[in-house]
Amino acid sequence: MAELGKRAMEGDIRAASRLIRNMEDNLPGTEAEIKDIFPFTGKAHVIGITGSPGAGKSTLTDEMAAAYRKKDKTVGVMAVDPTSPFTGGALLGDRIRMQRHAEDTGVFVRSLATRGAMGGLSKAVGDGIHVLDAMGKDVIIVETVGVGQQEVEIINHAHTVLVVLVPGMGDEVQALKAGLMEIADIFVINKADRDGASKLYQETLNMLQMGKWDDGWIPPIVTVENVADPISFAQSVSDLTDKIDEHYQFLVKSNILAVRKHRKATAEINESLRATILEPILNELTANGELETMIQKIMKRELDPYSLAELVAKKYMAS
Ligand SMILES: Nc1nc2c(ncn2[C@@H]2O[C@H](COP(=O)(O)OP(=O)(O)OP(=O)(O)O)[C@@H](O)[C@H]2O)c(=O)[nH]1
Ligand SMILES: [Mg+2]
Repeated sequence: MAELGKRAMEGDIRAASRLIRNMEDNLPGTEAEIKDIFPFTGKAHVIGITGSPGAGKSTLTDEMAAAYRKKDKTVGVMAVDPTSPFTGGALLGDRIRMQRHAEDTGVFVRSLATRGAMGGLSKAVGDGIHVLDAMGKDVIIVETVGVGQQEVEIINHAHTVLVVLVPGMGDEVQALKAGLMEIADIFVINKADRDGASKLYQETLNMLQMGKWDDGWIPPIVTVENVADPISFAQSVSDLTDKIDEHYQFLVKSNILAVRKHRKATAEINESLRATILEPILNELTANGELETMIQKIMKRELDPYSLAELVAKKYMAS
């Protein structure tokens, strides 16, 4: 199944879907596809959305896609599922919700899960973004659930990061704890119909005032109205996309976009070195039992991890 990348670039939806599925499964050959399409990537504005499970991220993403279509922008959406027990089952709902864009070739929606090795998710997210980018999508929205490290990693992929907070969940404290404060470019107060929305707004504001914003961008707080009130919901999400665009303009003008692209490229070379060099070695050492032998040696204090690593390096990296 070669040429999937090229076909995706020509607008072949099935080829794009297949390619992303192959990435999820970590099939051999996907790297070759990325090599083909890579020169044509790097143009899209990548927006990351993170927040606790059920915060309304998919509902928001869906409406953002509609808002960007009104601005004549094409949209790629990737809902990332870390296949954790916390998030199981969320994706089916996403697919159903996103049906409203099914007839629109300007919107491409995919979910992404990985069953692969550790660190595989980040690589698959990066590669998935490349596919949507090569397809020519102007805006790429990546939804990740804010559990564990995942949400912090989104800064390696996104130019603009939205942190979604919901009243009544002690979110502002959680955001601080989870290090979300540092990565947010825009805070979204979602489900504004719920009790405590204005309190959450105030607390988030207080939190922001304690921060230091050296680069000149103070993250705005945008309130998104109740989804059950379609007109004000659509209006507030449209305002949100204006803020997002404003952030992008800021990145371009201040040259911070280059800093973010540098960070992204750094993460990518780290991932690919791991995938190309470390993983094959680990796979072989696992298959031939040497890894287990080394683990035993460490446990019995026969040898330390550094000496063992040096032995492995000598064996594999002789030049
Ligand atoms: N009351 C209220 N409920 C909302 C609002 N927006 C979304 N919801 C509901 O919140 C629930 C979760 O919404 P999702 O959009 O699936 O949330 P999510 O953050 O994508 O969820 P996960 O992907 O599972 O983490 C759904 O039942 C939505 O209908 C809102 O503005 N007000
Ligand atoms: Mg979701």
